[in-house]
Amino acid sequence: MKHDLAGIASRFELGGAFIEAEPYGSGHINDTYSARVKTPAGEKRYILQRINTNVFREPEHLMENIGRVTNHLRAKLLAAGGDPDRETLTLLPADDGKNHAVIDENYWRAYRFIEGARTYDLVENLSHVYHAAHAFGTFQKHLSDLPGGRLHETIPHFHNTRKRFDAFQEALQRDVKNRAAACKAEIDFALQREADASVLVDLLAAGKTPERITHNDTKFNNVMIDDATGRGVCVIDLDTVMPGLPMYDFGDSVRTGAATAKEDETDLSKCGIGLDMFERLAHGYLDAAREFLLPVEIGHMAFSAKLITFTIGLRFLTDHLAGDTYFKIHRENHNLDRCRTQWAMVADMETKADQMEAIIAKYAQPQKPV
Ligand code: ADP
Ligand code: GN1
Ligand code: MG
Repeated sequence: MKHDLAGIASRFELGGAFIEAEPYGSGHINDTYSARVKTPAGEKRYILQRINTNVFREPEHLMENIGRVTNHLRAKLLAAGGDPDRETLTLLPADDGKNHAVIDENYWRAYRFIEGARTYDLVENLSHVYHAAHAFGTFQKHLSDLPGGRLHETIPHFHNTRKRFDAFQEALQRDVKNRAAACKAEIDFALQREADASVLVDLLAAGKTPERITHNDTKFNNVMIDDATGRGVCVIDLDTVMPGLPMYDFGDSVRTGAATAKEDETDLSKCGIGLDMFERLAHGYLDAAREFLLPVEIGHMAFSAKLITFTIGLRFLTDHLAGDTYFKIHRENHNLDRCRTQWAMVADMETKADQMEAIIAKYAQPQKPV
C-alpha cells in the first residue's frame, strides 16, 4: 500500500522540511521507512514506522510500553555518562504531544535515526556476536528495576511453545490451502518434538523460574552494531518488550547470531549453528547477565536456543499452512523455506547439545573483561 509519507512526517516534530522517504530494513512485521529531513543544522534522517496492527492488536498499550522503556533506559544512560541519543531509541513527539500518530486508522511513530551503526541479517564478523549478546544482556539488566507496574503483554503467550504447538495442530487440521501433503516431512519433524514444548512454560507455571522484563525478539538484526567500535550500540525493535523469560532472549540471539546461513537459505547443507559463534554469544550475554541470572536460568540457556528455534520454525510452518497471513513473504513457499532452515538448526543443535552445555558451564564462571 502507498502511504503519504510527507503527510505522515508532517505530523511529527522532526525539526525541518521533509525531503523524501524510502522503505528500509528487512523486518517481517512492521513497515519501516527512512526519511530525510532538511533542518537548519543540515540533513537529518529519521525512521518512520507503521505498526502492524494485525499482529499488535493494542497499539496504544504497545506505545505506552515503549515510552516507559525508552525513558527508563535514557535516564540510566544519562546517569552512567552514556549517549542516550544513540544508545536507546528516541521517539519523536507527534503534533498532539503523543508518542505516535494515528493517520487513516494506521498507527505511525518516528524514531531518531541511529547514524554510524547498522544491522546485519547474517553475521559477518565474529566479534559482533559477542557485543550483540552483551547488548541484549545489558538491556535486560537495565530494565530489571523499571518502575510503574507490569508492562502490557503486547502479544499474549508470545513464546509459549505449548500454545504455538496447539496453533500448529489446528492449522494442520484445517489445512486451508491444501499444503500439508507437500510438507509431510516438516510436519513430522514438529510432531516428533512435542515433548519439548512444555518444558519452560511448566517451569514458569510452577514458580521455579522468575518472570523478568525481556526483549523477546533478539534477532541479530535487532541490535545496531557501531561501525567504528563493533559494539552493540543500541537494541531496537521494542514492540515485544514485555514480561518473559531471559533465556528466550539468549536463545533467539543464538537462532540468528550463531546461524551459518540466512533464515531463508534454500541450500540446507549450509544451515546449522557455528559453535564458535555460540561461544561468543554465551560469553557476551553472560558477561552482562551473569550477575543477576539464577542457576535455573543459566541451566536452561542451551536448551532454550533449541527451543526458541523450534518455536519460530513452528510459527513459520503454521503460517505456511494457514496461507501466509502473519509474516511478510517475498516468494512462494517462503515460510516453508524459513521453517526448513529452523529444522536444520534444531537438528544440528540436537547433535551439539553436549558441547553447547559445556560452553554455557564455562562462561557461567566469571571471565576476564573483553
Ligand atoms: P521490524 O519489527 O519490522 O523488524 P525494526 O524495528 O526491526 O522493524 O526495523 C527494521 C530495520 O530498520 C532494522 O533492522 C534496522 O536496520 C532499521 N532501523 C530501525 N530502527 C532504526 C533506528 N532508530 N536507526 C537506524 N536504523 C533503524
Ligand atoms: C519477526 O519483526 P522481526 O522481523 O524482527 C517476529 C519474531 C520472529 C522473527 C523471525 C512480532 O521479527 O517473533 O522471531 O520475525 N516478530 C513478531 O524472523 O512476531
Ligand atoms: Mg526487526
